[in-house]
Amino acid sequence: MRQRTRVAIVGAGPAGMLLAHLLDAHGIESVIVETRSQAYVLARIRAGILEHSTVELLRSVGLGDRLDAEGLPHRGIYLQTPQERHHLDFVDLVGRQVWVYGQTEVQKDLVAARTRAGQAVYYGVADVELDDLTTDRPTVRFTDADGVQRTLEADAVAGCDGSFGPSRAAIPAAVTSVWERTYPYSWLGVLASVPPSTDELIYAWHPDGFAMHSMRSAQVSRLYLQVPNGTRVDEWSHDRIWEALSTRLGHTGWELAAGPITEAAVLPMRSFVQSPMRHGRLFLAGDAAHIVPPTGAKGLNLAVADVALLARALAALLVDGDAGPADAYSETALRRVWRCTHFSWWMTSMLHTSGDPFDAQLQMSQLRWLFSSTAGATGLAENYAGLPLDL
Ligand code: RFL
Ligand code: PHB
Repeated sequence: MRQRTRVAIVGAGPAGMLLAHLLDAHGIESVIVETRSQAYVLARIRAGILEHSTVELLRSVGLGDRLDAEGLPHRGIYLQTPQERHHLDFVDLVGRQVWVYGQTEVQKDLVAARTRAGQAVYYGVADVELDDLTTDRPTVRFTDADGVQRTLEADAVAGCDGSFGPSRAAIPAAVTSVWERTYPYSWLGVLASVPPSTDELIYAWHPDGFAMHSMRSAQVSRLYLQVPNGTRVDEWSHDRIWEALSTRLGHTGWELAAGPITEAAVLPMRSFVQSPMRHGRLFLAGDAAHIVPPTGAKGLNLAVADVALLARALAALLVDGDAGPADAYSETALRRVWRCTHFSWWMTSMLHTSGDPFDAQLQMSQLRWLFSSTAGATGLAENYAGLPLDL
């Protein structure tokens, strides 16, 4: 069965859903295809921190109500070593801040808004294939949840299908460059039904390995431990997790409250960039084009920045007949991608123990510099709170 649409969007994660929402604001209709079920996409626990410009964008397109009511605005973060816990105040340093508001919540708001708008989404599809990308009638073929074979015929295709989707590989290898770094450690991430023991996030360097205290609400904590690659969740009993968190996050006069762990998973860490992010009428956005380790809290924010840029480029191309912004999309997006790739690599390298004593001395020196130098702290704050979207 053939169906005509303006933009075929592959992937209903935050990048794909938000793109559909932004295109609609320009009067551009789209159809989304997604391999998973809606329930699965809504339940995935992932990122937790929204940058200043992400929040401004969500508010500007009518997605800010619940975020403003339930999101937790944070002025900055704590960075610590076993000797010292230091607060970096982003508002004082760069006049910008961040919000704790889980990706799960962003996804819920997007699904609610797109459902109200009558967005066409095919969930539970299979055999997704992208074709005719270098023509002005690119297609997306797939089998829908009822087993019906369908073809979307579009003016443009947006590859928002994350790190395992087919869009990335639809760009011929001959014109593709890839940069990649895998890290020699992973994160054990847990969600716990216990009020956070801190008002703002704690990033802790510790000789046993990095630890982080984040949160999702006044009742729910999100915590992470550096673990060796290949670690299985069942190697870590809940008691062992709380003990390690309490040691690594330990600080004089402070105690970590433990509680029931409701979810635990091991996350590998990777940096990955693929260029270009455009081939003919295919445009990549979000994790489909790049992955960052979570230490800088950039993955979701970068996906939002991509689609903000892409929506404008597609509106220029499809509404005004101006190909300029679409032609500049990849290069413009990649400038921000590389800034965030560097920042995430830097935060990761500074905070995770490698076992090398030379590395440890450099890490300590860098942390002391951030604790004592306004110039150093400002650089971290500018990157963490995020650069404006129109750069
Ligand atoms: P997503 O969210 O992966 O969405 C892509 C969607 O595409 C679907 N898909 C397909 N659809 C159609 N056809 C196909 N053939 C398809 N193949 C896949 C997928 O089912 C999915 O629904 O990418 P998007 O939208 O670009 O958003 C990016 C963010 O989700 C991502 O950057 C962050 O969540 C990264 N990330 C984290 N970032 C942080 O800043 N902090 C974190 O704590 C954090 N934790 C995580 C994460 C990513 C994880 N992944 C990808 C394994 C934890 C995990 C487990
Ligand atoms: C989270 O809350 O899941 C989170 C926060 C900050 C990060 C990574 C993850 O850097």
